[in-house]
Parts: sequence; structure tokens; C-alpha cells
Amino acid sequence: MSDWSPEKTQVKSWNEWDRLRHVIVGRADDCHIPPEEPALDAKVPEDSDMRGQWGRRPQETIDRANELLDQFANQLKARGIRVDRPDSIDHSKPVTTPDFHTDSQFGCMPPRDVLLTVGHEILEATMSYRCRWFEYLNYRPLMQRYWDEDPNFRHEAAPKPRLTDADYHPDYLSEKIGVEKRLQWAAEKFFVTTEEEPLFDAADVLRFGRDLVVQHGFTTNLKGIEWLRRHFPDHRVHTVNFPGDPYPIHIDATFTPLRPGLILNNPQRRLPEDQRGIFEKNGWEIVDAAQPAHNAPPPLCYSSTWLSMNVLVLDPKTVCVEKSEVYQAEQMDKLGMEVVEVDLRDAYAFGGGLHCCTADVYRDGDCEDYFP
Ligand code: DAV
Repeated sequence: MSDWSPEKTQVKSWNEWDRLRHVIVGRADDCHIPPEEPALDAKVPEDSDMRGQWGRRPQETIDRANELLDQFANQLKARGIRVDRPDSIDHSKPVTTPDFHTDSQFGCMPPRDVLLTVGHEILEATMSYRCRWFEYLNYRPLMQRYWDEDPNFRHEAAPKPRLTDADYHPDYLSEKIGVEKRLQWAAEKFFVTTEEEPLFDAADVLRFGRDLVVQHGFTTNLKGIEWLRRHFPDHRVHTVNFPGDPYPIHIDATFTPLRPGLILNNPQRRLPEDQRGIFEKNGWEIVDAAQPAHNAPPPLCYSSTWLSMNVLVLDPKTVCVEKSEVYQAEQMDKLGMEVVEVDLRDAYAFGGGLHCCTADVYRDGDCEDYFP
């Protein structure tokens, strides 16, 4: 039974799959391709069309992405889900702190990277790119509103990192490292970020009730994971790696829980055997995700083609899948999920797919222990 009603704001979400009632959907307004900076350069593949480009994204791409995001929001609303939208700040403004300078910011997308909802709390992540340091400001009007309307809402912010050059390994920044070297480094857990201070992006975290599964990679370091462990003392925090990924940022195109007992895993980035313990002991199935329908990402896109598996679960039997991702939709159908098709590919360049461009505010259900 749910005590949720659309008239009353309540913040609560313990996992990735219980019935979704209230969600934030990002906006493409004023999104920028930021200038070069260490962590971002390491993520952009050497042959990418984004190399050397920066500035405000072309207006027609912003308009098109906004059209798709509005359409997605309307689809969710038509299913009775409350949808809130952020207020974009001016991302053309440069950022100067005592420790760094960048000539522009990133955007008001994707909210999943910044906001981590755990129970009644929404935690603003540290972030690890300089251009995303102030990104939480896009969501502050919503956070203030939830604070005013829900007396149980906990609004938290992780300590802002300094992001000096000491946060980044200079080796990663030399030109033309090549994918082989990157894969070797990823396997050795040598990432672009150092252990100077805690760093994490919210999209490196998956919520499984009492357990949080966190990817250690470019955007989240071990100190960031330790910070989460100390911050959520009632949770068990598990560190995972996916060595097949040469650019490991964010877990949500790699490992996708669909319902209790079932997880999709990117077949190029399989969870290593020695990290499967809690899932295997508790009878969870980890299945290879279907192949993406595309051979390459759309223009000016940071993400890989595996946004195919960046799905948004509406309830344990219903999932939003991007409309062109026909193989992924077919697999969902075979797994017994009802598929809601959403046209979003032209918005991928703004930072990701259906999971990325949303952030949970309320899902039914309580904090359960799925791995007793
Ligand atoms: O496969 O490029 C994208 C994740 C975006 N949140 C990838 C990871």
C-alpha cells in the first residue's frame, strides 16, 4: 500500500525499481560543451568528434533535445507520475574558485549524475569535473521546495572538492594513449582521478535497499566510496569495477537492476567473478544486456552506444526503453517486462539516456534487505 498522493510532496526512494511516483526530468537549456579539463579529456575517446570543440551547444540541438525531454515528461505524467523540472542557471558563466578556473559550465542535464536519492534524503554529489562544480544550483529551487513541503526530507550536500591538479593523474592527459593502454589501466584500477580527496558522481551509485553498489572509476574514487560508507552508516556499501570499460564513468550503462533478483550487465563490461558474491548467494540473476541498435553514438555525445541499457524502470513489470533500441526492447519483452517506448536518442548528447536524464523523488516501498 502506498500513502503517496500527488498533492503532497514526499521524498522517498530506496531502490531502482519500486513503483515510481515522482521524478525530476532534466532540461537541455543552455547546455555547453565545456573547455578542456583533465577529467573530461580522459573520458572523451581519441577519435571523438568532440575533441577540440567547446562552447554553447547549437540551438537547434538544444531545441530538439528539449522537445524530446518535454515529450518524455508528458508520457510519464500521462501515467500518473508527478514530474518536476529544474531551473537552468547560466552555464556560459566561467567558474573561478581559489583552486581552479574554467571558462564555462556543463548544463542542466543529466540530473542523475548530481542527485542521489537514498530514502528520505537527496544528496548532492561532489562531482569530479570542474565544469560541473556548481551544477547542483540548477536543482536548488526544487530542493528548497521539497524542504518547505516535506518535513521528513533530508537535503544534504557532500563536501565540495577542491579539484586542484592534484586530483588528476597527469599520465592520463598525454595525447593518444590508445584504447589498449586505457583498458590495461582500467583493469589495474588506475583511473584519471587520484585519491587526493573524496570524489563521486551520483550516477556511479545503484540503490538496492540496504545495499548501495558503487562503481570505482574515473568519476568516483575510493575515498568517495568511503565517504558514502561513513555518510550512510545503516547501509552496506559495495565497491565494483567493470574492467572491460576503457572510460569508466557512471554505472548506469553497465549494470542495470530491473527488479529484485534480476540485473542486466553490459557484455563488454562484465562484473568480475570475485565481485559477484552477494548476488549469487542470494539467487540474483545477472544476464547479458542485448546489443545496442547503433554502431556509433550520435554527434557530439560523450556516452557510448550502451545508453541502450540506460533504461528507466517504472515498476518491477514496466520499463522505459529508448524507441530505436529494438534489441533491448525485445529482450525486455522476453524477460517479462512491459516496454514503454520513449524517443530520446537526439537528446543523448546532453549527457545520457532515460535513467541519466531523470532523478528519483518518490518510489513506493521501504528499505528492504535483498542480500541477507
Ligand atoms: O557507456 O558511455 C554513459 C553513462 C552516462 N551516465 C557510457 C556511460
